[in-house]
Amino acid sequence: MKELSALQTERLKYRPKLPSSLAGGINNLMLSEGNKTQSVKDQEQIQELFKNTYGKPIVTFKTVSTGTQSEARNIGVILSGGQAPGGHNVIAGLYDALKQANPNSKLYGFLGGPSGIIDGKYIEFTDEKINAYRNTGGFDIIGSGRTKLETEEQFQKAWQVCKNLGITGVVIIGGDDSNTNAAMLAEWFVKNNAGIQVIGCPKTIDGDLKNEQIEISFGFDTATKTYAELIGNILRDANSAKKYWHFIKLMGRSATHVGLEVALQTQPNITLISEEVEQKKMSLRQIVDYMSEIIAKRADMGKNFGIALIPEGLIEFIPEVKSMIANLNDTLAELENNSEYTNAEENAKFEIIKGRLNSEDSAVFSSLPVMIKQQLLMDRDPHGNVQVSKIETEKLLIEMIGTRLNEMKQQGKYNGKFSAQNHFFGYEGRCAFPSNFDADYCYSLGFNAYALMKFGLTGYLSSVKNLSANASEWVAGGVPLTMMMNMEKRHGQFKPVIKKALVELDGPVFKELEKNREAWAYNDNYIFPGSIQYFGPSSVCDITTETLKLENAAKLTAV
Ligand code: FBP
Repeated sequence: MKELSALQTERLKYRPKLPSSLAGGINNLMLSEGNKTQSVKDQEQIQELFKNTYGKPIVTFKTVSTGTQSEARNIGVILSGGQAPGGHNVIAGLYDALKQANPNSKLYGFLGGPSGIIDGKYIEFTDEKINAYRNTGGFDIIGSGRTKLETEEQFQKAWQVCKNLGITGVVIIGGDDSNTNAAMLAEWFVKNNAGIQVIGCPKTIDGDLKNEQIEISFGFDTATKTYAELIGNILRDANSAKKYWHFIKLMGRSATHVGLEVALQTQPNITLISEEVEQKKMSLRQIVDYMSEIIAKRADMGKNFGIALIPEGLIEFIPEVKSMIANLNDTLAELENNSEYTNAEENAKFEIIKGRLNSEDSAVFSSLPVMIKQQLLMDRDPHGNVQVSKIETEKLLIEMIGTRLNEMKQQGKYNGKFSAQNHFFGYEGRCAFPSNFDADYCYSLGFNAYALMKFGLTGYLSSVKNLSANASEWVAGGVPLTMMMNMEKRHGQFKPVIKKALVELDGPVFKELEKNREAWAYNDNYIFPGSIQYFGPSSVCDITTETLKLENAAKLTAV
């Protein structure tokens, strides 16, 4: 028996809150259907690819007193992609709903992510197992993985594994790419009359799986609060020692939701927003100039310290680099089986790449330091994404800003001392104990996922809305996965994928930063949020993110 921390022991006892529409019990639900839906873009192509699951209505639940008993069912669950706080509670909510519907039902957990359903690696959950993981962070209950489910062979194998276990429903807990997998699997099962439903759950700390129907993915709340705590601590250290500039890269992949949220929670001196860099068509040189000018002006004020937040995906949003990466992706796909390239030494590899890129892209590639070139050539993830967590943009900027400040010094435009520390916060936040918000939200998503199955739905994402209100007022239902899809180029080919939600520059969250950042650059209005609180007054335990607060307030004003 593993020894538990005092916090874990107490958290195991926490009873997550359910929306009142679900709290009446899984056997007392009524389903309401909205209008038919269509995909966000590329409607004809998406409809053609998802003939059986396209265009379904949005649905919502409410509690009724005249419910029906359910038959016993076997369901499988997969944790997919990067860890996000609350995954264990999604499984606990699903398990509780399933057992409440019929105690003879069984829940199987596929091990190591989507590959578990293909290779037939699984466990059967028991009360004891589930109870040991309630309200804990991490995905270690069954593990996770990034295998992409897309081939006929994989689907056939998954079907066989499900048949062997008598499984008639699969819940995939994942981000945009994993829920794209869920949509494809759902469509394939219907097309082949497999009798297996597939329901997705919106997971990712990145916060980019959201739209009109999905207010936020789970994990964003806890992860951003964890980073905000760490950054608050660094702000205080910087403000005490007054000798370092801290360059902090923050996880979040392409979108800057994490960086923006953490900036609003802590008010650092500089916050770069990838989406703004792209919209303003800023070059790397312009970003360096922008930051160097703030550093120089602060130095004039006698402040040779500060904090700069750098989004993980920045490099992909600098237009010149973005175009180069898009062509580099195609070039790398072409070179995958080219032995002249695969066997070449590093410098020779760089030369082969440069020779295949057009002159502009080749010049951008050549201008980057070796470290960044190496990182850009690393393998893409199974979904074709550049592994931005491995690109050390914070170090690149420190190096380039150091050079720029020296130039400015020679021109008499800078008279300070630049000493920088680099950090990357990402993995630190993905497995934290879920906040009360994420504990409740995740449990509700899991419970709701089984409600969708109970009503025979497939190809849906479990949705719980109205999240700024008390949990009892949350609205439970489902959104067709195809509604969120469009066509994008991956590994050199156009594929159907769930569209990532990037930061909206005319949205209320970015506007809040824009309004304040000039003052924050120089006035040191730092905020120190401290750690997530699990016990105590609601004013500290139930705080939501600034993003959710501002976005939902704006929606209310718009109505
Ligand atoms: P998901 O999109 O799967 O939720 O992953 C989120 C994330 O944490 C990104 O922010 C980050 O870029 C990536 O995972 C890192 O991946 P890995 O865990 O494979 O290093």
